[in-house]
Formats: sequence, C-alpha cells, structure tokens
Amino acid sequence: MFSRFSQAIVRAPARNFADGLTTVDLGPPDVDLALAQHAAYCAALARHGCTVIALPADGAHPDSTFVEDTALILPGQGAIITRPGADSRAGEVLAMREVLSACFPELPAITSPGTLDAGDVCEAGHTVFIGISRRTNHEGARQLAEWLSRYGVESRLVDIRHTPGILHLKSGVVALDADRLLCIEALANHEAFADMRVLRVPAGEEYAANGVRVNDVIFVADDVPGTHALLRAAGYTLEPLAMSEFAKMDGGLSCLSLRF
Ligand code: CIR
Repeated sequence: MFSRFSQAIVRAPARNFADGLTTVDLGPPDVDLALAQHAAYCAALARHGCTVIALPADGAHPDSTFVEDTALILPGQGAIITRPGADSRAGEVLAMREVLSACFPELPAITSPGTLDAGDVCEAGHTVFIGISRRTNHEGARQLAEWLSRYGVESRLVDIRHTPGILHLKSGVVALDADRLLCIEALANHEAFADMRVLRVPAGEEYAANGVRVNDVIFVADDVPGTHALLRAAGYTLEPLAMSEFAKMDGGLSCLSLRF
C-alpha cells in the first residue's frame, strides 16, 4: 500500500529566502528563479491529483518554504506537529498548527526535549524510517514512534549523524513503493533497510535521492539523467523538476510540500 494524496500544503519562498540555513556551498539562491521553480513544482502537484493549499510567504522564517519539516500526516488517519531542531525554524509550527487543526481536530505535538524535522521521516507502506540527525534527536524519534504505534505503524531508526552530505534522512532516501527505496550509496546497506529492495543513485547524482513519490509518479530533480534512466527502467513514471535554487539551501522535492 502507498498513500494517495489529494491535498498538498505549500508556501512560496519569501524575498529573504537566501537568509535561511544551509550547509552547502553553492552560492546564494536567486529568489525570482526560486519562485519560478516553486510555481512549476505546484503545477506538477496539481497535475498529479493534489489540490494545492498555498500559504502566504513568511519573511519572518526564511526557511518556511520547506513546509514538510513542520508536521507529519498519516493521510486519512492523523497528524502531529513537529518540533524543528533549528532554533530559527521553531516558530514555523504555529502557522502549520492553525492550518492543520481545521482538518485534524486532535493535533498532538513533539515536545521538549524532543526535536524532530519531518524531513527525517520516510514513510514506506506500513514502515516509517526515522532519521537521527543534527535536527532530530532520540527523544523526538521516540515520541514520534509512540504516536505512530497507535496507528499500527512500525518505525525504525536510521542514524545519519555520520553520513556526509545529507541534512535529513530524506536527503538520501526516497520511498518509491512500500517495499522499494532509492538511496544514496552510503545508506544503501543500512540494516533498517534489510527487507527493502534498494535502488542506488549513480555516483555524482546524490541529489537525486531527495525526490518524492506523488501518487503515480516520482518527482525528481531534472539534472540527474543516470537516475532518470534507472527509475524508468524499473517502471516508474517521472516528473523531472528544476530544483537548483532550493538545492542551494539544502532543500529537495519532498520538503517543499506537506501532502495528505
Ligand atoms: C534547513 O536547513 O532547515 C533548510 N534550509 C532546508 C530544509 C530542507 N528540508 C527537508 O529536506 N525536509
């Protein structure tokens, strides 16, 4: 089973997008180009069956375009507000609580001392992989696992604190199907994935492992031809999208929307 989404929450980058956090050295993003890439991303969500709920840009939080980090939704079941691990992102959850409380009357939250960015949460069927990272700590993961267990969802931890080049678990893993992942080489042999079929992104295309499945297609960066060939050979339909300006801020295709 793989969740089907009918709605997606997004937030366009604000003019001060370049003031957000980043660990990569790719130069500052061009905000106008980021806005054009964001618009194309939203159009793709709509083409693939999602009603797009667009929140206004929020200059008080330069990373707020990465809406996915602020909540986790089990479509048709429940939602939980996260507690982002970066201080500058803490306030982002307030707006998300307001939006989601209209759909989910019971809306628990990860609480201190737990921290959790939902970019560290990778759902594959009835299993959820939770990354322990610089943003998500063991207590945050424990609280999330307890919440998931109420819905019969099993969770497994993946410690990525020593995996170079990735901010979040989903910077390096995409759930393609309930039993199949696309991974960077460094994570492909992780014991948590032992019963999954794993496709490895070709060397030099590590950014490709920051894609996301949206209903029947895989959203993937447009500049990773080796990965495109690999995924097409495995039978997937792709939606290649330009992501250069979000990559400069450590962002990928999953973090730009919260889907349910
Ligand atoms: C951050 O450092 O929090 C943002 N600049 C990027 C967050 C990307 N989120 C994600 O991959 N889920």
